[in-house]
Amino acid sequence: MSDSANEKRKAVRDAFIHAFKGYEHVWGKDEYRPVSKGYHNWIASSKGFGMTLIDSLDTMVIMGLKQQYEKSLNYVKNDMPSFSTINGGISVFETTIRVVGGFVSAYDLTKEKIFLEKAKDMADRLLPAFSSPTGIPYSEINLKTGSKKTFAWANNCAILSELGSLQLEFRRLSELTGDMKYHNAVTKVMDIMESKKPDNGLYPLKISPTSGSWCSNYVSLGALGDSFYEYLLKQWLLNRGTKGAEKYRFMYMATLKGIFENMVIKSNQGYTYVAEYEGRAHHKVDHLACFAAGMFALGGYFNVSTPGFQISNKRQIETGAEFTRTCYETYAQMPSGIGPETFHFDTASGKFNPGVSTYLLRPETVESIFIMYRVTGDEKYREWGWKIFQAIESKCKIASGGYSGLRNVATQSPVHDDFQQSFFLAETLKYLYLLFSPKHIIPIDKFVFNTEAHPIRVTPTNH
Ligand code: DMJ
Repeated sequence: MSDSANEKRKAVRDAFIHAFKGYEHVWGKDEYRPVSKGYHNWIASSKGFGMTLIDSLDTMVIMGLKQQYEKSLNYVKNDMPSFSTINGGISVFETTIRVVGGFVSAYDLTKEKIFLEKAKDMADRLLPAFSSPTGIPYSEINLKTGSKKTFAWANNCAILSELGSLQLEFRRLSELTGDMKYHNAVTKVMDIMESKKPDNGLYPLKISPTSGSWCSNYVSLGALGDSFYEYLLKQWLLNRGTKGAEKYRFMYMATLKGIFENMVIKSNQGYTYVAEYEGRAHHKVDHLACFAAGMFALGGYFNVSTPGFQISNKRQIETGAEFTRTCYETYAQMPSGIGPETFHFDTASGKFNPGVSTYLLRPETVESIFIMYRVTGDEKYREWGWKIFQAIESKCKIASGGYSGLRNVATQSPVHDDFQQSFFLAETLKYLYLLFSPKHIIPIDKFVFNTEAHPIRVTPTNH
């Protein structure tokens, strides 16, 4: 590896140390507010259970940060409140991808028993959420009382990205514990999704867990839809080569056809993007949707298409590369050097404008840049990643420790939003670090990243 890549890798590692140092001001709370030196707990009435450090465990292992890791391990062993005391509604999806996924991945990397115990303990408390008339999980559960509900803001329907992004974590937990109840709960959800496959392969954003009827016609690879599609591909990758995994390959291919035929658009300025869809394209793209660039490339790289399928593997990689460039340009063209939360295409001019101009320290663009680099080896991806990292250093870093999101990336000196999301440590910095690391560090044929960037070990088993 070149000296320059080594130096950049070290700079990203230093950024993680700085982010973690900020969090240490509110040790054991869930998330850090770096400007006010305050905190945010997921359940307001609780004292917090260390969400940020749980979400960061595997990043510390990958970066070789022994001191931070030992301190966190000690917290998990001795100081973390019992999950049974957390008395308030918590998101089944967020808790699965960050806490169950964080512990499973940390266990996969270290074989430290406590991580598996905690993953199992949390998953056991989430499982009652699947006891709905259909088996589609309720969105929220109280870890202490077990009471569960849907979100009123979602018309009491379950959300596509949420019900479809539990499978990697729960399946791996079954593999590790030998207890199939986790596998069975999430597989039932996928069986329902398979039986309800829309003709065009495009799944609407909401479905009732009570009746199993769709509650919306809207399709998006951004908010509320994104990781459902990601997990179709990754369920196949997790158990690739086994009979059970093939059905996810075909479900993914069916959705890919719908996406490429209806939502992938090239503007007359040459920008490829994935629009939203409701019978016709809506030319809005969420930052969240930028993950799909890497997803396309990853599927193509692993030859997800069977011979004769309209969307060849080569075309998937090329489309991934084109969409990655668009997402990178949303950063490069902002005065701050950071991309906005949403952007909109003007179909006449073929150019885009920022919509919601915040930046929440999100990972999706660097995630796709990292995957594109692993898939193609093209050095321009490292250059792009480095430019984004430098912009984050310049605009988001707080001198006393931590990094903050931004209120308006369309200005040169954006105001801070005073929030360090845990996924900044779990995802954004991990993907940047891996971008500058040799390929044998978390090889992509041996690990599948969950949607919170927690690498889960690939184990072909025949469930
Ligand atoms: C993360 O929690 C996950 O990446 C999720 O899939 C989407 N939202 C955030 C990051 O933007």
